[in-house]
Amino acid sequence: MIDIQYSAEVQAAKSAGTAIVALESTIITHGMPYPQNVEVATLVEQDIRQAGATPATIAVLDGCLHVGLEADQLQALGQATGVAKLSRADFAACLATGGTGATTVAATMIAAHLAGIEVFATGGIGGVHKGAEQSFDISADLMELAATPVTVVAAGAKAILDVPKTLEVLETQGVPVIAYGQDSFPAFWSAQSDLTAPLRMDNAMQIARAHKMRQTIGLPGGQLIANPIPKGDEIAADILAPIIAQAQSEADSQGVSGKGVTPFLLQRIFELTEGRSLTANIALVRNNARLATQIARELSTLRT
Ligand code: PSU
Ligand code: MN
Repeated sequence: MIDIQYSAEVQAAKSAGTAIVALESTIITHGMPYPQNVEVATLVEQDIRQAGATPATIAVLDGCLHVGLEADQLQALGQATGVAKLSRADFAACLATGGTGATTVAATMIAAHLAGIEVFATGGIGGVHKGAEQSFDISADLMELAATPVTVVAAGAKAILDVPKTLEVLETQGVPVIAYGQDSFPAFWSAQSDLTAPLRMDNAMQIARAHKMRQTIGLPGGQLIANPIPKGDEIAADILAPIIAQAQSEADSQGVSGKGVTPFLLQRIFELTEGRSLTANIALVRNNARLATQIARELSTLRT
């Protein structure tokens, strides 16, 4: 078994059998600039505590898998440069070679499952990129959702992705995509999109029961919960569309590929919206953390 380093509060929650919510670290190292990244990560952890669960931010530090970071470790990771972005393909290699890496949705799911954590909150998942019919760029996050039994709460998918194709791949892979409290699949910065989500649920207990039922009937894999951004924090799609198009064309003309694509696009969108995207991003991640906490709490009542 892999040796996992738990933070003090996660260790205590594990011993007590209380609810824990996993958080990824790529959003910290590759998704937001310093110092807002550390501020947001700290706020989100605080939201989870206030809502009644324990936050477990996941990262690989010097070859050691950390589930739950102490405040100084979070600070150091948020300022570090050259941190690897770990997905399923390179997670084990980083652990084996003593590297330091932030975990994407895929790697966070793997680590959460190793640690016995069933619920995970983030902002947006990776998906099928625009032009994937040429580039074949499809995030490993989608296949991870099909393989690893963790319920992931996100705000839908960013328009940097081809959202209809992303939903098609999730369906092919047998991943339940559940919109929370509405029919439409949320579009990250906007609560509504033109796409109807395959499934809808209106409370955390239903989501927890559906999670358990997959285990009961022997289905591997998790669920994607698409939680709309709160009204008031939305950014209109027509404001973002030209910005996303510009970021995309810069990525194409600079030959950005592979793992570099998502961080490049996120960074350019932050720059081009002059921080407006960041404000919305913060609101939706916090909103996802609160819903994930409710689901984790319902799951712990189902367990007893
Ligand atoms: N999409 C976002 N914000 C993010 C990411 C994606 O809106 O922070 C990060 C997540 O860590 C996700 C990863 O798992 O990027 C996907 O990267 P790729 O497309 O290279 O699989
Ligand atoms: Mn990719």
